[in-house]
Amino acid sequence: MTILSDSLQLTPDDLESYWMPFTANRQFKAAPRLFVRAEGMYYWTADGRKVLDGFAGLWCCNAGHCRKPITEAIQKQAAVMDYAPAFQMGHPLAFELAKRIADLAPGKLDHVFFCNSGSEAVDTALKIALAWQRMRGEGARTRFIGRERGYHGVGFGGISVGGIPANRKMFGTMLTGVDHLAHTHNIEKNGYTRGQPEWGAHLADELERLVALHDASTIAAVIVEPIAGSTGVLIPPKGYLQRLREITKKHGILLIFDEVITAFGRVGANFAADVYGVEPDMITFAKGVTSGTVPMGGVIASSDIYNAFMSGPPGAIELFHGYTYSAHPLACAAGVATLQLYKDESLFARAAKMAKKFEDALHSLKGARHVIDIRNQGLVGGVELSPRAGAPGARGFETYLRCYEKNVLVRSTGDIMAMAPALIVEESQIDQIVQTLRDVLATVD
Ligand code: PXG
Repeated sequence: MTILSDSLQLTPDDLESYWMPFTANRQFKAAPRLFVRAEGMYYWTADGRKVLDGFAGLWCCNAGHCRKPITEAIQKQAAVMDYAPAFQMGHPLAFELAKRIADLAPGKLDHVFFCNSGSEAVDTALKIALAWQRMRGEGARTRFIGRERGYHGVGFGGISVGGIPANRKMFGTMLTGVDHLAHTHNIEKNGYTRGQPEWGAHLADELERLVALHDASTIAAVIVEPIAGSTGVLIPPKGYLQRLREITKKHGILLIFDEVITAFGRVGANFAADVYGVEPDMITFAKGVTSGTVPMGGVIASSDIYNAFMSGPPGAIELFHGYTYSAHPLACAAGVATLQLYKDESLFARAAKMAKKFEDALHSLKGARHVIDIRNQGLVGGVELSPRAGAPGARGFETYLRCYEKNVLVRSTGDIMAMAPALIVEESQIDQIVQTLRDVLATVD
């Protein structure tokens, strides 16, 4: 018998073995929240409730859940070829998917390295940056510059350049030689901005200060999320990313955009790089590439970077890096089907069109209880709540729980409520998400 999520009955004892990630395990196991089935914009819980997904799973199911063209491609590919060795062998779908991603990517970004998650994508991009600097005779460039409040996954590279204290403090010294830019969040200056804030481009100039301090000859790369997602939806001020681009270029420093959340339609375009008109040297992606169906991540590198590696003897391995599951056939099948579906249904354009409705709905929460700021871009939205005295994050978490009880899934990160519905979301569903949040805020202390 095949055991599936919607046919398995668990007892409380059955919950013990699984050590859950980024979860209060004991609290969860005392009152579990289990999804067993999903379709389109909805999940179904173990106790039979239908929950509207306002967060595309975890920022990833951009095409909506269990879309037939994707699930059928995965099912069929599993029967045609389950796995092919990733090193010194290939399979056609890997090349096809890389070509399609390169076609979507801006400008010179045209080579794709595959891995299995956003965290691996970030560590891969950092390693490519170090290796590339060394290839061009700049081996002293070993420093990375990240940003406060940045989230770049949970590998040692990612937490080192990341700027979320709780994700760092338990794990020692991490990578050495990392420095951080200031984050760009400022409610006093930019509160309730729709889209990009006016204030804050000058914060990019801090990079000049860090370059002066460390010397450009020691810095390999700068990595930022164009929109900081996990930390609570921080939209880049107008001109900020442009300035980072100018300064990095001037000093021979690579610029990496971590687009694990923002790529593949989330902001109403192929990439946030397109929306903001800034071309980095590398883009990291994951999540939306397979609409969350099969784990996959990757790095898109510019031809300048790729070609620099192609200069040694043809029989030599150019980059000593990769994973058993790089370009896994099931992930590639899912990726090709997902990108095809995005295209067939013009979902990125749909997201861009729906963004205005989403923006208006979110900003209608101005004045709702506890709300101190609202931010949005594309189908990414953040509603910041004032924290409860002496208990940061408690109000946000309670709000999240009560929304779930009212059959709407959103996400809390500290006291910021984050929303990111699939690109197939209907106007009435946006209204339901926002109205549920409004109702819940009226009842939460
Ligand atoms: N970079 C960015 C910008 C991310 O948002 C990662 C890297 C790591 O990806 P993986 O696949 O290794 O998890 C992420 C992941 C949230 C939330 O609620 C965000 C992420 C993951 C889980 C939850 O904001 N972002």
